[in-house]
Amino acid sequence: MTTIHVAGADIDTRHFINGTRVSSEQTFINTSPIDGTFLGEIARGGKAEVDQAVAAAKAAFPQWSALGPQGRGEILHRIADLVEANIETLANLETMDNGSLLRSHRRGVMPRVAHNLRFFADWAINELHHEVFETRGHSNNISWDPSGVAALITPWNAPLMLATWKIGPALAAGDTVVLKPAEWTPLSASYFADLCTQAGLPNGVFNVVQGFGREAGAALTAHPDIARISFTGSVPTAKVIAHAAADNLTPCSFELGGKSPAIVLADADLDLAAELTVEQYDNAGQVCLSGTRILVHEDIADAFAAKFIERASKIKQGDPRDPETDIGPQIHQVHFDRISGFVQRAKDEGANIIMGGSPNTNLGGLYFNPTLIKNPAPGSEIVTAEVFGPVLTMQTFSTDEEAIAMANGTEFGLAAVVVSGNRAHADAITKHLVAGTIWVNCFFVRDLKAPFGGSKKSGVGREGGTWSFDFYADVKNTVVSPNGWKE
Ligand code: TXE
Repeated sequence: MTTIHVAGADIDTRHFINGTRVSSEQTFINTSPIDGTFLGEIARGGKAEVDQAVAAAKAAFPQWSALGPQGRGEILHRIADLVEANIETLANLETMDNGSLLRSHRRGVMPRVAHNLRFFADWAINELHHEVFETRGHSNNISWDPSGVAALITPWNAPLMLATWKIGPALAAGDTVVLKPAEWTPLSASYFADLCTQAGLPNGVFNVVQGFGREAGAALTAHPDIARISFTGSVPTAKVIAHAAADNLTPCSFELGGKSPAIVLADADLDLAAELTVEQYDNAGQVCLSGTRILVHEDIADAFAAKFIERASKIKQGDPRDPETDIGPQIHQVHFDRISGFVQRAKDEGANIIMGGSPNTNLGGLYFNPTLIKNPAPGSEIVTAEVFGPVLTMQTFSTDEEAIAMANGTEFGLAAVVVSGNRAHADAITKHLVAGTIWVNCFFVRDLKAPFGGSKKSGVGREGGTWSFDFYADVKNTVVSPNGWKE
């Protein structure tokens, strides 16, 4: 089976290599998290398919890199046009494949996919000024040169959004790409490949190899012809990739997990605090940036908890295609069991579960009730490990110093949320937090110009604006003497 019909779209489930579709002998089964519907059999690539894709990307590199930012930008904008023309299809497809809300895909995520492509195309044209400065009469000429073939490995929680957050800058920088999408969400990448063809992207510039991480992913990250590896996923997998990359000294960009704090100071507006903390359940908690550890001042803890529960009780869980739904299913049975395991172990340790704490039996399948665990034991698994599900903890603090120590007290450092009614108080907290992004009295406001990434085990490097090009390009300085010129 090579073409499947999902959500009104025809999807070719083979790899996309050098502009054509390539089969594998083996396939794997893809199902929808919404209700377990069988979606299709997907090509299961390994070393042979990866070698073929990398060879195609390498062969396409000289022409693509020579095209320059303007020429590349025109094609990226054409792909973005096609994404926008097909938002309805892409939104339905992604919802069927990963269970995220259809209305979010329609309004926010798929328009953002197009924006990812347009933004980085334009940044390469308008913002990467080839800087020149003088040193003792010599000029330093700094340029961002294309670096070669970029290997992009992406997760399942926001498949096409996170893929284009890498594809956009990689292609705009003049690199060619081999993408390995997550095996739980292979479909949108395959459909996107067709849009690239329609937009006139030259063969071999963008390739997709489907398959498992330990097979296709491992072959790709160990390949000697890869110039860059960009990965979003878990810390253990990043460690495996770093080892694979070590033999070739391939530069890696890692965007990993988090266990971010949401700090509610005593002077916070409690309605706002409840609104922002309940938002951390979005995408069924499958968001790396989620502030899953609520840290609340002891004086307002009871009042805050009452507001939180009142607000959280209005969350509507259900089919993500229903416009009334706030939270859909978890992505996969394996992941659902992982989340259930975290909660069960917390229960076994005597955790005080004040909301949820079990699968939603009314819905069955992969739906887990939004859960709040009060005062978990400091240092226990539930407050240190990333659950990546709709499971929040709530702890209290009595001083700012204590809040800061608790906030920074994990191996992660991706994000933080601070809710306060006093700007000076908020500033006094945020300057001590170790995190790549901090939101004060807001959540999820993101500009592609801003640096994005994690501290500590939440990541390596920053992306966004010029930071993306610092990674995907070879930054070069040509020092030119004032002497020796004949004309
Ligand atoms: O992720 P993996 P999983 C976290 C979250 C979640 C946990 C496990 O805590 O519970 O990770 O999820 C590919 N070489 N996040 O197991 O394994 C894999 O095929 C090369 C946080 O799904 O990290 C997929 O494409 N590639 C997160 C991608 O890595 C390999 C998003 C991610 O899978 C590979 C997802 C290998 N050896 C999970 N092994 C975030 N930061 O947003 C796997 N892969």
